[in-house]
Amino acid sequence: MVEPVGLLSRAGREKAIKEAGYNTFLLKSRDVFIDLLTDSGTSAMSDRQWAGIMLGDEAYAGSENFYNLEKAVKDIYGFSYTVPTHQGRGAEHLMARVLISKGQHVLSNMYFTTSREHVERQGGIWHDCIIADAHDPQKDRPFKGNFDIKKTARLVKRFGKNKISFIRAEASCNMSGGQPFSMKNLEGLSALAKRHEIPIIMDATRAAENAYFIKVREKGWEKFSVKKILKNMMRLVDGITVSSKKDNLVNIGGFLATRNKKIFEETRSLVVVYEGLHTYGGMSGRDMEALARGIREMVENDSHIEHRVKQVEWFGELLKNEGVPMVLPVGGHAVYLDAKKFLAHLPQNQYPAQTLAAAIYEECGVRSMERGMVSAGRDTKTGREHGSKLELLRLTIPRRVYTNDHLGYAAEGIIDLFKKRNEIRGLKMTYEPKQLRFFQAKFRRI
Ligand code: P70
Repeated sequence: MVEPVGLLSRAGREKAIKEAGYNTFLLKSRDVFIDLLTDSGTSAMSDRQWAGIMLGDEAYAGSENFYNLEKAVKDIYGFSYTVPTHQGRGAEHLMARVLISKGQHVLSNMYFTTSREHVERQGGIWHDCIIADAHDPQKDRPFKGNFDIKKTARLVKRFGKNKISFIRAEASCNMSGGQPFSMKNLEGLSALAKRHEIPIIMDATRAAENAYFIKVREKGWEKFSVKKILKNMMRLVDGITVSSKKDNLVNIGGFLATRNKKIFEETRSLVVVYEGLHTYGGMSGRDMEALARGIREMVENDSHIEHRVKQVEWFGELLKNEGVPMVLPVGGHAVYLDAKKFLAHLPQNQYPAQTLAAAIYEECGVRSMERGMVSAGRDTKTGREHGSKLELLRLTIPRRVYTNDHLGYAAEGIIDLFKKRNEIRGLKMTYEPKQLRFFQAKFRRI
């Protein structure tokens, strides 16, 4: 599929972002030239996926496409039980409802916004256990999504297994810059969890990209296909929640999968309350067919994922070569600029990353996403802003959509802006929604 894109004039862009309250989530897509807001639901589907759309079995119950999806999940991820949901947060919601009782703890490498929200809504208490290096953008380390196993073990000891509902391991950790964990780290975590009989639920939204990093960065895995590595990662956990809008190459959809019959039965009985019947969970038959095919394509051979990760890296190099500060190494799905360094003259309470997202849009019509103070939100108990060690601006690359020419244009615009960064003024928040504030918050320029 090709679609036209158009670039508004500078005055048009300034007007559009002002009207959007300097929040890129509130821009109209038609006002965006190159859209690097997210890799979520923005992939181009293949000829085979589109063909699958024509084979939608829209029966209310027992759609053929569901069984194809179930089979694809079993073949590629290795789980026998699948519960479909409308997207990733639907799966997170069901998992949180089933696993968490009030006052229990969840240990994770690093939070993701929707994942933590669902845990806290269930009365759970979230703990980030990622290695310290992950908080330092300049530290170039291969596995900055790793758990600090010692810290995790300390918390397990402190709370005891009955007070911990599950360990959540996020592959290609989004909030730390799209950073993978190693197989060794996952093995260590799995051994710890087994000893204490605590289930591990992986957020496998970007697990195939994580598997690729294991292949190219971890000794002993270079000879294996991404498909094999992915399957091995899955052996180490009890279940997964997935937003299929990323690695799985579809525009909408998600699921949870597990080998634990109890988790399966309980989530399946809840899916009918919140999502839809257990053989569609909020997706249409045709969406499930595209998803079943996307899951297979994702790891059919290594060249798709290799091209994908290398394109992101190439884009990062263009910026890095001009001294633009960023999280190193470049992540699997996005380049994360270090807004604290880029806009070093702004204090963090003027939201440097939010400011930078607006400024990049004004400069070149490229849309990106804030991942810092605004995203971190507030403490549910004290109401204070969480604060965020990382103040990042995410330039996210959709899969199979943009050519290097598009990305080269985006890099040029950002480099031009970097040269005049000292002229950029900060933002003040003027409207703050109660939940997941970054989506709808509004700002004015100071
Ligand atoms: C993004 C998207 C979604 C996501 C994720 C991980 C690791 C779960 C989900 C939820 C969309 C997004 C969502 C919230 C804030 C900003 C952007 N990430 N786990 O752009 O999945 O969206 O399908 O409900 O990355 O990173 P879903």
